[in-house]
Amino acid sequence: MKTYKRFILTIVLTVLFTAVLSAQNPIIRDQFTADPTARVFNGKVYLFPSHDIKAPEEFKRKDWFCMEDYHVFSSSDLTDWTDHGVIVTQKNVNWVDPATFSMWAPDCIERNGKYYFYFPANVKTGHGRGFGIGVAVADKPEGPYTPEPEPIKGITGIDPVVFIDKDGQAYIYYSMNRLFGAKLKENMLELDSEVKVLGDFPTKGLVEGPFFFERNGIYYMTYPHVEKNTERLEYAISDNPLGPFKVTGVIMDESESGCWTNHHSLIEFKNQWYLFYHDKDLSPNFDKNRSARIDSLFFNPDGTIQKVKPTLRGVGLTNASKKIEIDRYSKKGDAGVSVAFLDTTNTFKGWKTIFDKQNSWIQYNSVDFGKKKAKSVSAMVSARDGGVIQIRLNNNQGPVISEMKIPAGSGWNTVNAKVSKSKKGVQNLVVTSMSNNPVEIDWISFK
Ligand code: FUB
Repeated sequence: MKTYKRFILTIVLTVLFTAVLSAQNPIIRDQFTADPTARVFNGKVYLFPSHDIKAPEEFKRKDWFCMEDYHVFSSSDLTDWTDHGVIVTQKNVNWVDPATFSMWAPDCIERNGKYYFYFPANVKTGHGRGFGIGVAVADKPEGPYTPEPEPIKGITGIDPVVFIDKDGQAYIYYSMNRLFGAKLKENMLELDSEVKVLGDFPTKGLVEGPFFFERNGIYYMTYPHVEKNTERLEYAISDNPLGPFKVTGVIMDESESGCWTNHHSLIEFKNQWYLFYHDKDLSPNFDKNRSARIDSLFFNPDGTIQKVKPTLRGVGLTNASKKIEIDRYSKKGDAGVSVAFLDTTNTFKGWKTIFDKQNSWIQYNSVDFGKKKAKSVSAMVSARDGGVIQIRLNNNQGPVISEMKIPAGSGWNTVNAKVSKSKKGVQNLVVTSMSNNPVEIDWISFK
């Protein structure tokens, strides 16, 4: 009976705390998600970000990072993300000082069927000093996770990243104004060597956020580094997990938004490499409330990494019958088209596209029409003086598949139109305004 009750409770909790989110960049839109560490477990991508929140009354540093717990998210297509809810909170970790709201960038790794979640936080008096790194262990990536009673002995630092080499030796890397590395015991809970200060990296402007992986026998240490004003992503390579390393190149330039931090991770999923990183999309005026993004990443044949250009479109296919948010565009014309928040007092409501010139256009790539041709299209629009928009395939000179007349009126309205000459499969779309009247579009969707 007890087991049955627990089973029912688990189902109820899963339903309550599992939300399906569908997004481009940023990939999670109902909360802030910083420091995105992605891992592939059992054919799915799991995202372990840290969780920026607005500072509560009791946290006095209103200008600083404020983080009290971690969620885990999963996706099998990088487009639809499931939030599995909170896996670790500062309230339930014995050694964490909950007054500091300092649950910073985490990592997670699987060994022998167990999942080890590593997280930094400020320790309570009597449990070490400064930042410690703790471990919580689970049987499934979604949890439940049980935190170890003390942080890992011998480590003071932040931003852990854990790596298991082909010979089974595990390593932990972390930072504290420099990069550090050490071997981990097979239990994944204790150090198995002295901590080594990893030299060979910039001595100024590298304070945090390493990531580590191996590909084709090359060991890559990737890290944020402030060359000018804010963190850009760089990488170094080695033929040994603990170096020496050779600084090799830049993966992503400083963000145009001015977001000071850029924490990241890299994964290979279904034969494509991806860069997970963050920016301040949902909080343009405060860069301690960040959001996770993904873009594709490519290697050159010699193992060097091509620079990634951040995009709003992100990765993955968008189902044509879902709401296609064209404000997460792939390309746009030079004049007469812009993107703005739907509601500046609640940025979680998302964005809209504003056209205010004839022939202004925006392009949204990789829309999946599946095996059937679309027959009609709907759009959520607002146009005080009315307007006309055309939807084309391929590019802004491509064939027109629909023309929508938008009646004059105030507020948001759904408008429907016929689609002709539509195609099956994955298509790029271009939406063009045919009038000089201002027209705003929240989304479009096909049937
Ligand atoms: O999120 C808090 C800190 O900001 C992380 O630990 C760093 O990597 C930086 O992103």
